[in-house]
Amino acid sequence: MNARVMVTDGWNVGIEDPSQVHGAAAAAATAAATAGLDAQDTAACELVATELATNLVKHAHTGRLLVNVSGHGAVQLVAVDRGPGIADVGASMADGYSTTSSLGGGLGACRRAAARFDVYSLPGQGTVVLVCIGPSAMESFPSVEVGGIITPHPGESAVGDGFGLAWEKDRLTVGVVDGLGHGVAAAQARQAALEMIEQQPTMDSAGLLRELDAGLRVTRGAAAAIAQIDGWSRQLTFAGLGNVTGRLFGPAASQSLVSRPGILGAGQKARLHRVVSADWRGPAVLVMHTDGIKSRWEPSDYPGVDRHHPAVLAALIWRDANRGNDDATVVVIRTPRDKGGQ
Ligand SMILES: [Mn+2]
Repeated sequence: MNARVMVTDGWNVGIEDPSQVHGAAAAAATAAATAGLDAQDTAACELVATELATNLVKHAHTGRLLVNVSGHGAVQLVAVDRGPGIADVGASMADGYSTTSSLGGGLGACRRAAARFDVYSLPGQGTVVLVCIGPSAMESFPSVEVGGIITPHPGESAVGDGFGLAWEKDRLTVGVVDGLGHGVAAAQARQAALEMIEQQPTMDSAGLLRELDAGLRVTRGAAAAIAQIDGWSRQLTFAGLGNVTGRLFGPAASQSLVSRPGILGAGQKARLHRVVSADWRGPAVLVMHTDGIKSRWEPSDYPGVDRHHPAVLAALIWRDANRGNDDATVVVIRTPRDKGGQ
């Protein structure tokens, strides 16, 4: 099986009062157009964005709607807040359910419109609602689960970050890229890097970084990290240059995966050959993020999150650790629950 997924477009809509609900729906419609969704799925995106944003205003008072175009034709909408949480997630799905202390019945409508729907809520600490819409929204890789969040620099519409996945035989390659600076020129460097990663699915991490270093010289440059998971050997390799880092949570211990300092494409004589290897045995979780995300977060802050889609953990890390002054990307890769995960 060969597969490619690239996620490069993102919208981060602050929701504090009812006048911003329209902006949420507009972002969702733009995302649907970017993903090439049909009229029915486009309408579903707008409906879900409207419901999620309305819920944020009513029940959390303030929150954000994060919209990404992922895969080939899927839109991911994620509402994040630090509101009171939902006491009974199951009951909140029932039509007509609404109290002043909980999300309203709009969630039931969201679930019906969605190819994928997930809610994670902790009383007093807030809620993440994940909705995916589109024909490829349920596409997955055979032996990993992947979810991510990408948001642009607050002053930009172009996103300078991105991530790509390439699957070749039993090896998954994950590239997380942060184009230098932000805005359109950063997005061009990011795009060039992701396309190079997609075109070389059989190359190892160190080789890919050398390829990027040479290929990005016509751009302003980028930071990037490459993780590869070999399903046969159950080994993970990681190599990176610049401020894209990772953490691997294995069955027994966690391990920081640190990139070397530098910029790909800057013509520096960087030492790109250092590759970190680790076992990839379930239950395992790999989190990779750009420097728009602080390194101070712990999955243990989110009890039960391993029973949810990995994009939920990505959204929680984004909510609690994003700096708010840069493009920001979090990608979570996990062994599936039925293959040694939980
Ligand atoms: Mn950055």
